[in-house]
Amino acid sequence: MQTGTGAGAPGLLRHDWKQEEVAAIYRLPLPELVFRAQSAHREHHAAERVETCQLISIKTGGCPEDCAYCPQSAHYDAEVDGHGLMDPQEVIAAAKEAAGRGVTRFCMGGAWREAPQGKEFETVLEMVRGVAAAGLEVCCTLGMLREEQAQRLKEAGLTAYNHNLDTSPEFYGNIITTRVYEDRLRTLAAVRKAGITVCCGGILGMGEREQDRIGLLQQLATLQPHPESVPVNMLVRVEGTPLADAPALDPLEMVRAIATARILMPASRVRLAAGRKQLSPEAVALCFLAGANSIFVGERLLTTPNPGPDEDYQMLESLGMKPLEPHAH
Ligand code: SAM
Ligand code: DTB
Ligand code: SF4
Repeated sequence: MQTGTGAGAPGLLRHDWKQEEVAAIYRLPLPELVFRAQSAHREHHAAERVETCQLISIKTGGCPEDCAYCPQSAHYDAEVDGHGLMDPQEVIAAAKEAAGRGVTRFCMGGAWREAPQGKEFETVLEMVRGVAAAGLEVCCTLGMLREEQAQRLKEAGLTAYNHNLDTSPEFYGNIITTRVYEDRLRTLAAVRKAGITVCCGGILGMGEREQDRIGLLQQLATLQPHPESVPVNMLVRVEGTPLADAPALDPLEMVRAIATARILMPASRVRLAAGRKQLSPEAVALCFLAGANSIFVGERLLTTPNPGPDEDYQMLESLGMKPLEPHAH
């Protein structure tokens, strides 16, 4: 057990959740589930505040991994506008523009199996320094990471590293064959060791069973400490990937998964991540009621569309919610 580190009253955080306990929460009658999630939320967070996080794809496409959901895998022929590592000044300019719109977190994604070595890694470090200097929280997602690389990213000012477990250990092999669950856990441990916060979540709607969504949530909630940030993505089905024709996910599964994450990891930020464009405004509102308190903003996720700034401004306005205050710098 460990005391909370989130805003508000520090409650006791548990890291010993059993599969049956997670299943019992996930399967509660919806009103009870949402009520419990909202209660947990209010113990740790301001109910009307939403973190806004902007993504940029600093290196796109041609990835050697075979993640079945991903348009950037070289194994499939999805149409992406591939490019090598961007110029740091362009990335830093995009971060400043986002900061000007009130965005507080900036996440740089690279389509690599593992973070690069040598000159390219130095370029990423330059980006991290520039984005941090613009007063934003800086996150990177570059694939597998060694301890020395994590240490150098930390020194450059990295706030968080995103590395998703994606699904349950049992279903993982149906989605990715080029790496194993244990590889993901090893990178997460390197990130922790360097003192960088962990952003770790998964994807729903890949044809997994309810049991797999429960298994993923249990894996996340038994990490110690909990990931500070938990992105819950709804699969964006991209033509050319093996999951292009996966059956549509019932949006209430997103609501249940978010509410369960909120109850299991009450002090963490739970992000309604990819897939927002495919959800109705009412489903998005339910996700907030269930305890989501972070979203990706900006016209684009990494390679796929996201609601634009005007649409999001109106959405938050209509719900009476607002972005976090910008960080003082
Ligand atoms: N290559 C690195 C890696 O896989 O860790 C970083 C970039 S990768 C695109 C980051 C995450 O995006 C993946 O772990 C996955 O959870 C999410 N993702 C990728 N494609 C997606 C899709 N079509 N729908 C929803 N989430 C997706
Ligand atoms: C996360 O969990 N979701 C983001 C971020 N972390 C890197 C990525 C979503 C990608 C959606 C598909 C695309 O735009 O390529
Ligand atoms: Fe590569 Fe990441 Fe896409 Fe997997 S999710 S194919 S590792 S870019």
